[in-house]
Amino acid sequence: MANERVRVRGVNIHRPIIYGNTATVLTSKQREQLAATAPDHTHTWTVAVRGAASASDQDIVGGADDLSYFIKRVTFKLHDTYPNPSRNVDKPPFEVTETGWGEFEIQIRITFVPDAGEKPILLYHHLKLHPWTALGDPEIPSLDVALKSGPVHSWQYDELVFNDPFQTFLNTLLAHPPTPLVRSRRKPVPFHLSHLDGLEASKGGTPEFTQQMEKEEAVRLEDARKAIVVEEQKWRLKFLEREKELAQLRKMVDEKGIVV
Ligand code: SLL
Repeated sequence: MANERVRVRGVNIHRPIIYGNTATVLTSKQREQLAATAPDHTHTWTVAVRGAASASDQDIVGGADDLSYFIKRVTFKLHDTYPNPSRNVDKPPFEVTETGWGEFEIQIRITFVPDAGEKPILLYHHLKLHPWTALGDPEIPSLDVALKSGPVHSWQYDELVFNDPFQTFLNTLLAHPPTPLVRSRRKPVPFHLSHLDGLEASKGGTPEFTQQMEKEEAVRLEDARKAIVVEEQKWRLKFLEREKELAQLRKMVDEKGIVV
């Protein structure tokens, strides 16, 4: 209907998503099965776009909500070493599972349902296979160690924001409120450590995004804001001092008639 193709001005509405990957070392049995076709493959991995909240009864990161009410297609552009590297996924779960040996950048294009009237968006994810310990640590754990320490997780939380949405699209969004994040994690992994400290942190469970993490992030942002205000104040005072000094010097020059 024509009047429903009207944008609702001043309204912002968002949907929380996560994107990223989980990777597991292939067992010797799986490697045997791949021996003829892909003898150099070491890992199996899944790259996905999901709702941010995790379902309590499932052992995956995020994915409590079906996002197909606003996402029509997700295209995962893999490395050119893969056959048909551009993979279109037109229904949930919006994910691709593959095996391989190397990490690379995956381009993720999200196309919205036609009603949204929104352009597709592009995200980038670096496929992570190895549980690097600390940043800059030269030790890459051997496959045996990595196998024992369980899956590697690398996930990014984001919010898709729709400004001035069309009335019909707004109605669709309002009819599908996202599952709220749990207050604090139900599982043992400190999620924010899992990508930095893969070996230790990925032991013992599937990470989960929580309201607690959101709060901690808000505290970090607020601390940074305060630090900036303090710095700004410090430099403002310095600037005023220098201005004063300059004015005095100018006065001296005028009084003494020094030509510079
Ligand atoms: C690297 N820049 O050199 C990366 C490229 C490509 C990984 C990694 C699959 C290979 C296949 C695969 O793991 N590609 O299926 O033949 O580390």
